[in-house]
Amino acid sequence: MFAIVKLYSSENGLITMKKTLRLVLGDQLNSKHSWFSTQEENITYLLMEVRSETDYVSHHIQKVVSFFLGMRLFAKDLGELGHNVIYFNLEEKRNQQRFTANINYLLDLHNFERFEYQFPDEYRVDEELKLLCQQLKVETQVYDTEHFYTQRLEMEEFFDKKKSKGWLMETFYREMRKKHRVLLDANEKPVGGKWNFDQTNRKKLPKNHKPVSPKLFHRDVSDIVKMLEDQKVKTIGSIDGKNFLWPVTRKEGEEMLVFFAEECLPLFGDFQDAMVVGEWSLYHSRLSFLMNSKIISPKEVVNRVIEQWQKNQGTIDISQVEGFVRQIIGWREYMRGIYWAKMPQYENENQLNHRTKLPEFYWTGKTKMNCMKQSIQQSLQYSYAHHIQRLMVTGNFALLAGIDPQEVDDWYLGIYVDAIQWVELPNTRGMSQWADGGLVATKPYVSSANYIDKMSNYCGTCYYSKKDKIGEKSCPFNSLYWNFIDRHLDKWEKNHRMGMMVANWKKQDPEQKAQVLERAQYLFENINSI
Ligand code: FAD
Ligand code: DLZ
Ligand code: SF4
Repeated sequence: MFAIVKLYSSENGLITMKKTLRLVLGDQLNSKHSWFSTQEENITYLLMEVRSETDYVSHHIQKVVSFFLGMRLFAKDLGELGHNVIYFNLEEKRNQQRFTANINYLLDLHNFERFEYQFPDEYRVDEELKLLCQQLKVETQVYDTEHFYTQRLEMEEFFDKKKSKGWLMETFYREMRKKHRVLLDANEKPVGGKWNFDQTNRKKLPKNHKPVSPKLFHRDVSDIVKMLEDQKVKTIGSIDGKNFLWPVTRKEGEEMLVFFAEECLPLFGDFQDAMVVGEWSLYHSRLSFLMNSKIISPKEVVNRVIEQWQKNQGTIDISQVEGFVRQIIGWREYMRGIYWAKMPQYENENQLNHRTKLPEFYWTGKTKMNCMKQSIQQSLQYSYAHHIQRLMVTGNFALLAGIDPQEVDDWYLGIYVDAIQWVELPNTRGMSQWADGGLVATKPYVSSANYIDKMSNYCGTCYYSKKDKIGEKSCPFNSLYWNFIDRHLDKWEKNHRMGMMVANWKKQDPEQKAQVLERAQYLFENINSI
């Protein structure tokens, strides 16, 4: 039975530890959190599978399975370590299918005297729990998740203090390197003599180069898949239930990290932006789900990768390591900073006033555009695409085609195994769709076929011709690109980074410009069948 026990705290002296319910959300599977360092008989941990989370957007089936499996195995481990755990399966009768309803029900049922939770990373859930705590009659307390390098508002405060007009990721990244002493030499200078080696990365994969085979896991998850079908949870994408490939436990996360450090890191930076038919993960780490669910921490990832480089400096160039570290302590923390500085208005941003519906082929991959077909089909098959596929193929097309950012967001939030709103939203609305008017991306990430061809082998086997702007077989990216420049010319004329493109468009032959715009118009009108 539960009892009131005494607990000593170094900060507060003697405190009375009351019978406490502690919430663990599906993206808080951090076994190293200080909560779990001792077992207390009067503390009970609660994890819940709920319809409010499975249904707020259509998720990929592999994403739902990853979270549920991760939560189930995490709860099992907690129980085996001697913690009290309550776990609500989705199909249970007592499950009221919302976090707050279940918490209220359990507080009453077991007469808990305290409710504690960790800061949620999603604004929606944060608000829900704040409101709950205002209404509860029991004591409440919220804790840090002990996961990120930064606090929620740290980046905003950093830029405010600097009185920066724009929030440049690079400025923040350098500050992070200094503050956390990452890749600095004895004189506080960046190791390798430069802060950023991006220019030496970005190579196309050579024709005969066979990348490392992705590390896969093999678990039978048929029971969860069947349960989701029985409960009629609407999902997207496919799954091999007998052979589930994503890592979801601490042990598997550690194995995945070692695999990345040993097998992928030496070529990570070089081929970070490359895209190849049939190769879905190349030298990428696929650590995003493991980090976003907090199964492993960004600090562990960064430290392990730097250790690998320190021991193998003859074979691993600093550019590969810096390129990777920048993604984690730079981009990942930066996106979190944007999210907390700009929510809730950020989720309604649509500065380009884009209103078109998302084309059907985003859900099926059925399109003649090979780059889109490859990137979408791969996403449906694996719940994964790497950054450049997300940004410069599917995101690029959505922006050029003027798709409503709400529809674009819903797609990205559902389809990827790593999609949690705090990181998905600034990447999609901000970086990819320029819907924030250039806070994240000082210039829109758009391109014609030229860039896609430079970084991939998609164009070689495409129905469309990468070189043409007009004509039935001309690549849609080409005319849509110039249409995009033309459509928002007033904005680009004020953006010095777009100066070259504006000048280029303006000096083109008027007759040819009209034909390009006509081709773009045809594509808009027939968008579901291109
Ligand atoms: P790697 O290429 O191996 O990179 C290592 C790690 O760096 C990643 O695991 C990730 O944690 C971090 N990282 C790299 N780029 C970014 C970035 N731009 N923002 C934040 N972290 C980054 N990432 C998510 O984690 N969740 C999302 O929902 C998400 N949605 C995106 C939507 C769009 C439109 C775009 C353009 C990017 C999105 N990203 C998202 C960022 C990035 O594409 C993924 O983090 C990355 O592809 C995950 O694969 P990986 O682990 O193999 O990454
Ligand atoms: C993604 C997801 C899904 C599909 N289901 C659940 C769930 O049933 N229970 C849960 O605690 N978490 C789930 N998650 C992860 C949540 O989206 C995430 O925990 C919250 O949004 C808080 O950031
Ligand atoms: Fe994509 Fe155009 Fe290349 Fe086809 S030609 S793969 S549509 S960029």
